[in-house]
This record gives sequence, structure tokens and C-alpha cells, in this order.
Amino acid sequence: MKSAVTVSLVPEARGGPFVFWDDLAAGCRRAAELGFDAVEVFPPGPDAINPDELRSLLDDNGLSLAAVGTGAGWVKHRLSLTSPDDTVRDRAVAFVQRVMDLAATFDAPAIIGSMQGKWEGAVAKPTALRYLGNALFKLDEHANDLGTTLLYEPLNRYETNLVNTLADAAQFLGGLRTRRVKILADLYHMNIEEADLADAIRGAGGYVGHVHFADSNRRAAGMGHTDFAPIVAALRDVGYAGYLSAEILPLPDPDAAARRTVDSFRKYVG
Ligand code: LER
Ligand code: MN
Repeated sequence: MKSAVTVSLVPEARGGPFVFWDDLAAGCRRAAELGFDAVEVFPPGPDAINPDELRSLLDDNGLSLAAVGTGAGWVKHRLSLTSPDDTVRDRAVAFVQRVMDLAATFDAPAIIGSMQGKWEGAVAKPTALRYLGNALFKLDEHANDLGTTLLYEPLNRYETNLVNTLADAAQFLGGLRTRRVKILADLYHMNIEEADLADAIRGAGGYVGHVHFADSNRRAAGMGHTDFAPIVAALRDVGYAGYLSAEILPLPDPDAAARRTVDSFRKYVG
């Protein structure tokens, strides 16, 4: 398994669970100094990052790109894959596709988290799941064309009412027969929704494609009460060799949160 740390470039997401903020170059430099293998970037949109500049930053610092978030599509542009308005849904799919294009240049997947939206008002749950399924089906095709994967993230009940657990996500994706959509297991959301985090990982098995490495309180691993040893054992059991990426609150400050993450990664993963 490999370590990663988040860098947000989205002012509207301030207060959110990202370690480094605003300055991609400084975030990459600090990530490398602290010993991370990769950065996970949360950009305002697909055009906000110059690919040549990102390539130099990664190469100069010996880093990989772990994943690219699409959440700004919602936070900044109010796009949702389950909007009642079909033009908004189409724009949401196009937004994700363009983030996938950028990420694929770096052999990285894009993440569908808050872009999945929720069911409410005129859109009943089965309709919202149909919209989401249609979107993931199209995005799966796009992933296939690019030779990449897409990460779908179940969120806790306070952020979505569509899919909250790894088991529900695996069942949902199984029904869609997508080939390149994997599950993002965010240990913070799982702490709220799963009866047992290690069992949930074993149940999802090969669907697990990425992990957000957060403690129970969404602080750095080691700053809450999650027991990471059985979680890492379960990830090993299912053959997971991807990233443990710190999508966490930058508390008490970004550097301390990042350092604690590195310490915990070394303690539990080696
Ligand atoms: C995104 O990865 C996520 O976990 C959501 O909670 C967005 O804040
Ligand atoms: Mn997450």
C-alpha cells in the first residue's frame, strides 16, 4: 500500500477535509518532504490545472498523482449526477469526464463523491438511483476508452441518502455491470455507517479501489478512536495495493495532521 495526502485548490471548500490548501507547488513540496508517495488533488475544475506544470511538480518531487476529486462540480458549480434537470445532469457527466481526461494523463482515477447528490423533492429514490446508474454507466464507458478507472464513494447519511455502505455500493455497481468503477472506502464515512469496518472491506473485496485514511473524527489516523490494525489486515486480505490517502481535517494544523498520518501509515502499514 502507498501513502497519499490531499491538496485542495477550491476556496469554496474551506473548512473541508483537506490537508494542504491553495498552493499546489507548496503542497507537493511538503508532501514529498514528509515522505508521502503521492498527492490527491481537489481542483476547481478540469481546466484549473496546467498538466505540464503538474507533471513538473510531480516529477521534481518524486510524487505520483493518487486521484483527482470532482467535488468542485457540486461545491462550486452546483452540478449533480442526480439533478431533476437533465441539462444539469448532462453537464455534471461532462464535468466528470473532463476531470477523468486530466487524471488519466497521470494514470490516476477521478472520484465521484458529492457529485452523486441525493434524492429529494421531485426526485424519488428509485429515480435518483436510475439517474446515478445512467451516469456511472456512461462514465464507465469513458473510463474504458481512457484505459482508466473511476472511483465511486459511498458517503455517510448526513451527506447522501443514496448509497451509504460498501455493501450497498458493491450491489449497486454489480447491478450496473460496470467494468471500471471501483469503490472508494472512506474510513470516516464507514465509521458512521458500517457495523464493522474490516468486515465491510472483506465483503467488498476486489471492488475496493482507493481508501480515504481518516480517523473516527475525520482527523489524522491516530487522532481518533478507530482501530486501524484490523482494517489494514482486511485490506491486505483482499489484495489491496492502492493508496491510503489522508482526506482529513487539517487539525491542529496541516503540517501536524500530515506528520501524524505519516507516523500512522508507518506504524500500521510499514
Ligand atoms: C469526498 O471524498 C468525501 O468524503 C465527502 O465527504 C466530501 O466532503
Ligand atoms: Mn472521502
